[in-house]
Amino acid sequence: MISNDDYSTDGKSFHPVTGSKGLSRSIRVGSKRLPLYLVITVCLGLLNTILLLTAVVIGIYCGSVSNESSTQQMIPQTLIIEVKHLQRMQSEAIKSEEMAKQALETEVIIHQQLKLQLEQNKTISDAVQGQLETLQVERATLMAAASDMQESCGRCRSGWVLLNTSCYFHAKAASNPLKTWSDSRADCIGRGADLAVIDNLEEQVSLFENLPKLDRSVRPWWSRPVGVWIGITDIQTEGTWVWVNNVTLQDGGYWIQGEPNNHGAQGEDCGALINIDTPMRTWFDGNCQDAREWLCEMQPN
Ligand SMILES: *[C@@H]1O[C@H](CO)[C@@H](O)[C@H](O)[C@H]1NC(C)=O
Ligand SMILES: *[C@@H]1O[C@H](CO)[C@@H](O)[C@H](O)[C@H]1NC(C)=O
Ligand SMILES: *[C@@H]1O[C@H](CO)[C@@H](O)[C@H](O)[C@H]1NC(C)=O
Ligand SMILES: [Ca+2]
Repeated sequence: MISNDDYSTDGKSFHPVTGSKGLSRSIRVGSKRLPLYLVITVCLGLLNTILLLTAVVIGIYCGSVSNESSTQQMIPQTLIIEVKHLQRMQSEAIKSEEMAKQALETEVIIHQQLKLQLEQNKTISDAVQGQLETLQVERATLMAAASDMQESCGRCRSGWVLLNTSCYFHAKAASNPLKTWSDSRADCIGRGADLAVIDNLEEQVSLFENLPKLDRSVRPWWSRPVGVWIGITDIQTEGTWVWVNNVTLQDGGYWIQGEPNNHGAQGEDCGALINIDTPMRTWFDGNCQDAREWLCEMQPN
């Protein structure tokens, strides 16, 4: 400040004048002469003001900068919060996706179980349908048998069976000792009947259907006393078969293939019946002394 040069500040010119006496020196300002200390004081005051202004400006600037920096710091914080929020949403989305997946799997399992149940139900209902049909058939058969029994009840004696126009008694091995042909016939006569006489094909078929069938696992069938004695014999004249009612067999009869063969030393003169392959071939000739089951026939009441 202390200079010999002119100063120009705020349009004011300073014309310092250097003197020899320190504080008593003066400076020319315009047309006035001012003491140096006053000028210095004014200058320092101005400087102070400038510094203050600068400080204020810097302060404002710094404030704004710090404000800006804080807003700039705000952004990451907001972002972090946003990111955290998004992460939460994502994890929730993943969770609900998993739950949906589990629910779907559960649904699939339930669906499969239902399908299985439906198939089982169908199988069961098919089985039930089959059983129902079987039962219906059984019911019809039983009802027919019941009406037959009702019919035969009054017309045939207990233990006898009505088949069409005759009552029959099958003497079975289970409840009777086996008998020779003559003893069998005597038993039938004792019951007011005689050995069965097969008069026609209808009677033949009816007996085939109603008498027990031969257990086919037992072969050969002639190796044991099988079949039942019936009322036919050729004991009077070999080869001439006569029924117990004195009617001679005319139409050839329903002999098993190869029968009658009068087999053996004693021959075979008595007729028996055994239900094997076909109703058309059930008779064979046997030794009259062999013991067998027998079949009686009598007219119903
Ligand atoms: C299967 O049958 C049971 C019992 O009858 C029934 O409760 C069930 O609903 C049936 N299921 C289907 C899939 O039809
Ligand atoms: C029942 O007997 C009669 C008289 O013997 C006969 O005409 C008819 O064909 C027989 N019916 C059956 C099904 O055996
Ligand atoms: C069959 O003939 C015998 C002897 O000739 C006789 O005793 C019997 O009474 C006759 N039977 C029938 C049912 O006619
Ligand atoms: Ca008969």
